[in-house]
Amino acid sequence: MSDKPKEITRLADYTPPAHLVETIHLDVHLDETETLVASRMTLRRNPDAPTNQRAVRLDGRELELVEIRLDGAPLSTAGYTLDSEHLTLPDAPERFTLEITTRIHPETNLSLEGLYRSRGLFCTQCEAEGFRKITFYPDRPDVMARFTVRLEAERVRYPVLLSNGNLIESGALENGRHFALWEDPHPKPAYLFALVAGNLSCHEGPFTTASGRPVTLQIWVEPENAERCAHALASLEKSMRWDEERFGREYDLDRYMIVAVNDFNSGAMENKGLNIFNAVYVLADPETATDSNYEDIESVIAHEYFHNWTGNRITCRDWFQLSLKEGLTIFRDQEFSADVGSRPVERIRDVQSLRAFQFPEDAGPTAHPVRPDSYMEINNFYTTTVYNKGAEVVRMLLTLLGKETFRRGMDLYFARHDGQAVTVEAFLDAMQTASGQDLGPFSRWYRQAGTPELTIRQQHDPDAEVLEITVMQQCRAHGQSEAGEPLVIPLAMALLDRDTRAPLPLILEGESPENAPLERVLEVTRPVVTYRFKNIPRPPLASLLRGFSAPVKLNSPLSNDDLALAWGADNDPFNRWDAGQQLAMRILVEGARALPDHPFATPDSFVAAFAATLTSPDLDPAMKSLAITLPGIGVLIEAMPEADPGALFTVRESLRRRLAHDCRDTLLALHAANLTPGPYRVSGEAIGKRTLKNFMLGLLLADPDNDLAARMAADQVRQADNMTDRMGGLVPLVHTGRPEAEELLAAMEHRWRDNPLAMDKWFSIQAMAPLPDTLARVQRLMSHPAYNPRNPNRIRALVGTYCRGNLVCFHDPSGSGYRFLTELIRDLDPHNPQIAANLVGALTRWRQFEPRRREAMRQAIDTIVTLPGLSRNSYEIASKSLA
Ligand code: B3K
Ligand code: ZN
Repeated sequence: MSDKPKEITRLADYTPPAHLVETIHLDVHLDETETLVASRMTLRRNPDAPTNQRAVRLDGRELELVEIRLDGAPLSTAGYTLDSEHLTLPDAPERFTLEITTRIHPETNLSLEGLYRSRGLFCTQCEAEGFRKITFYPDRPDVMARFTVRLEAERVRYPVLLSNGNLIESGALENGRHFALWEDPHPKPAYLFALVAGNLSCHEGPFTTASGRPVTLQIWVEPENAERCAHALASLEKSMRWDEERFGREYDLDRYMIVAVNDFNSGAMENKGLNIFNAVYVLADPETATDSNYEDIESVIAHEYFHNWTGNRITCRDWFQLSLKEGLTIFRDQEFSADVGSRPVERIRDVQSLRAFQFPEDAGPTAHPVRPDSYMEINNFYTTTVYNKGAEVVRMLLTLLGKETFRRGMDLYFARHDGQAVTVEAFLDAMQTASGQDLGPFSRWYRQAGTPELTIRQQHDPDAEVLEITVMQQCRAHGQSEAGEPLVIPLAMALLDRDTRAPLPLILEGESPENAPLERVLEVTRPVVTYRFKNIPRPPLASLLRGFSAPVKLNSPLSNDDLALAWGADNDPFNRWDAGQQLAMRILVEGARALPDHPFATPDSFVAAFAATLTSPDLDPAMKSLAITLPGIGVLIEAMPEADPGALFTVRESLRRRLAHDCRDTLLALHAANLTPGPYRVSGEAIGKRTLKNFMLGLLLADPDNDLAARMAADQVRQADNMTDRMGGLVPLVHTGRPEAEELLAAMEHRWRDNPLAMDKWFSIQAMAPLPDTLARVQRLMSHPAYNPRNPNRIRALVGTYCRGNLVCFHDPSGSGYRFLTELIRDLDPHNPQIAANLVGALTRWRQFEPRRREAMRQAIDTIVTLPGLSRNSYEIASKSLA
């Protein structure tokens, strides 16, 4: 790959497009090595552009220009200029037609951006800037055009030809070829264009929208997967119904298609009417998919469907506004999962992932605001900050405005901006109009990077019967010496009576006690605020940031004893869970810091509180599993200055061993009580039981002397009729290095060697093992016949799991993990820069670690940043992490 210019694009430099495209007709002659793309566009000068520009500049990358005509007349090379990124016509009339033919080479396109091949299929990925690898075009989201697409290919190998919108015509041609003509009536940005061609079979079902419009829903997969689509189709129907009921949004085309492909950089893509999905988010049967695969399929299908309104009908003016569609759509899919499943479980999981991934990003050198100000490579900004913190910002609006006002704001947003490409301000302004509130101060959440820290102090005055709560906020992003501006922080809170655990009426000074609420949302807008609650005779148990009402770090005023009490008593399910997390974090981080001088000893009080949670009658199985899950190594690293992952792992395992030993009988009893006899079923209840049962098994195996548990796990793997239980037994056996593991791994390999998604599980179990020989094993597995070093799912399953999931091994103090990653990048970056850049992300938080690892990580980044021809994707991440 040649060195691309490492230019920086800035939000402040935005200007409207000089030309608009009214219509584009694409005629694509598909061929593996030489695909011809003929485009015919009608363009006009944009009346809203600041200057009346006669020159037309189109984006284009890695394209061979075959022919170009302006209003029918061929242009000679003197009539345009061409460089590696643009085609420029110096002078064009007010309105004109451009016909451009380009030649492209899908077979050699390993970046999986633009038009490429995945096994026997042709498919596309255009977001963010892939359309410019198909044809010359003003490839920016504020250029919205009406598309028609004619596809032509060999009939036997490519019997199915799909593109966006409605099928107008299809038929046979000479020489064994055939064609299909598609028309999308909705103007769209080029990033939503898609085509697929190949031998696919279709699983379909009817849907009637709330207003009575019939729609055909189709899931297209390779014929061998035809039996694995039912869950995807059911998930789609559920999502469509939910969006009608909760947001009043209906579907707008005659068909909705989802295609599953094997080679895909991300999870899925919301192309108008023709979603393209990573196969792992479509295909499921009990034998090969786990419960969490089933859950992920439902939520990714929902997410892409919800984009039809938040993203496609209303799109982004420019890529800085990405969170306008992604943050909002994540919020919508989280709400969907909460409505159709368990709201508390959904909330806890969303916060778990926010803390595990977004908080570290926000604290590190690649931190950026929800709406970034600049980028080198936009594909590096499909981040957890843009997505998940963006969703939290939308959720805070819901909390501050209330459900009804929020819905009116959404309705207004849709009514005002349907068919437009807009900015975050359009969204905020709709909410502002609907609520009558000034959201100016709130909008800082979109502009300011870094996780705010809330420090809370409480003081009780028994004579005055007053509880004083002082809230201090501070927001400082990486590398900033000055604190940022104060943010508007909704702080949901309650005060609980220590004995009865009942919530107390919350009466602020100056308020009357009548109808005092039991929970309230304090709107913290200043750096320091004090609240005085009256009629509080005894010190209560404070329940703060209930439901995680804002994406902040809370320095809780609660003692360890109070955390233990809240773990068993807080009436907010989120806070109840979080009390256990905070308590475990304190114990584990302190324990790791005291090593090696002071060997770790689990406090008896923790074992007692854990045992009480284990037997608590008011937690359902899903909540119980969450309540007793210890914080992962990733979040512990973030909480430990000069982090030492090895020490954290030692302490965490020692704690687990003690719990496994002391609570053995209860764990066994819960295991037995949560068996799910009969055929495998996907329901919240069944999934909750399997989760808890397998959690018990995993914890029992933390005790190295428990041979009974090892036998139970091995039997479960052999007897299970579903992948969830097979994995539930196999993972702890492999991760504790039990002798049974090898034989069971071999059996799994033998059974599933032809099923790539099942083999991904086989790869990742091994890559995740916290054992001394794991790196050697991963290196060996890279030559396994089922491994493919160019397929993103295989990469993620094996080397991705090792580098980004197995933090103990990856951060081996010898630096072997870092050197391994450096070599991977050297091999992968020239072919697939998006996936390479993501892996480089494993090194960015080097400053967080103790000196030896810190130095070794920095050396690895130094090596990567100077690799010859490094992509701008990887360069941006590596160079920023050194800054
Ligand atoms: N919008 C796509 C992601 C595109 C990734 C481009 N690098 C999927 C989604 O968020 O729904
Ligand atoms: Zn999305």
